[in-house]
Amino acid sequence: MAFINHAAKNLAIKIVYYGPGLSGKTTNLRYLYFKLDPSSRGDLICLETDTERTYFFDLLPIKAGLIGDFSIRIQLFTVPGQVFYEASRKSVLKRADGLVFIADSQIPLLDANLESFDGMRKNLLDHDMDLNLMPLVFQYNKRDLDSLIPVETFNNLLNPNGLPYIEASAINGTGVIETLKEIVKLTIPPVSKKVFEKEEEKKEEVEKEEPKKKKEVEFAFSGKVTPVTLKKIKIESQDDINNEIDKLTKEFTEESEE
Ligand SMILES: Nc1nc2c(ncn2[C@@H]2O[C@H](COP(=O)(O)OP(=O)(O)OP(=O)(O)O)[C@@H](O)[C@H]2O)c(=O)[nH]1
Ligand SMILES: [Mg+2]
Repeated sequence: MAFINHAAKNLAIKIVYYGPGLSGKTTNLRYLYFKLDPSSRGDLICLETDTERTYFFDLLPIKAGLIGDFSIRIQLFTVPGQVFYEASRKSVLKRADGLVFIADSQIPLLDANLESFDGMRKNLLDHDMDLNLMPLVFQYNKRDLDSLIPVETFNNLLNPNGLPYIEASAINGTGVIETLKEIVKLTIPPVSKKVFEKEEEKKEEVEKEEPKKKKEVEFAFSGKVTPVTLKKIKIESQDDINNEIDKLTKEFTEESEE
C-alpha cells in the first residue's frame, strides 16, 4: 500500500521483483542503478549475513517525476530466490504496490518458475493480499541463451490473463527499462486514484485553471558511468530482516523532498 504524505506532497510506491533463485532479479536492479542519473537514485542496498555473503534482498530507491504536484518515489525490492528463504520473501512482499515476476527462460527451470509463482501467491495471501488484484508484469529473462521455454508456454502457464510480459536479457540490459516502465504504468493509476480521491475538491479547483495536469511518470536515465554506492547491511536473524525492512521503509517514506 503506497505511502502518501499530503503535507510534503510525496508518494512512495513499493515494487517487488519476485522469482526463482538466479533468475536475474538483482541483475535488473543493478542495471537500473547504473542507468539512472545519480540525482534520481538512492544507494543500492544489500542485506547480507556475516558468514555466507548471501544476499537477502536488494533495494533501490528511485525518483520518478511527478503526478500532479506529487513527487513520486519508488522503492524497488528483490526477494532472495533460493528455496529456503521463504520467510524473507514473505517479509519483503509486505505492503507491495506492484510486482514484477522475473522468470528464468531455461527449459530445466520451468518447474522452479511455477513453484516460485505459486509461492508468491501464497505469501501474498498471508498478508491478505490477492495476487489477482495486484499490478503485475512478467519478465521472461535470459532470452540470450539457447534451449528456451517458449513464450507461449510461459503465457499459458503463468500469465493466462494476458498481463504485460517482456522478453529480456537482463545481463545485457535488454528489456530491463521496459519492464520497470510497464510495472510503473500499471501501478500508478490505483495509487494515484487514492491520492486524488483525497485531493478531489482541490483537484477540481486546480483543473479549472490547469486542465491538463501531468499524470505520466518519467525517469532520469543517463548514459554516464557513475561510481557505485553499494550499501551493505549485515543481518543475523529473520527479526533483523523484518526490522531492516521496516526501518528502510520508514526512512524512505518520511524523508522530505529537498
Ligand atoms: N545469460 C544470462 N545470464 C543472466 C541474465 N540475467 C542474469 N543472469 C545471470 O544469472 C545469475 C544470477 O543472477 P542474479 O541477478 O543474481 O539472480 P537473482 O534472481 O537475484 O538470484 P537470487 O538473489 O539468488 O534469487 C548471474 O550470474 C547473472 O549474471 C540474462 O539475461 N542472461
Ligand atoms: Mg538476488
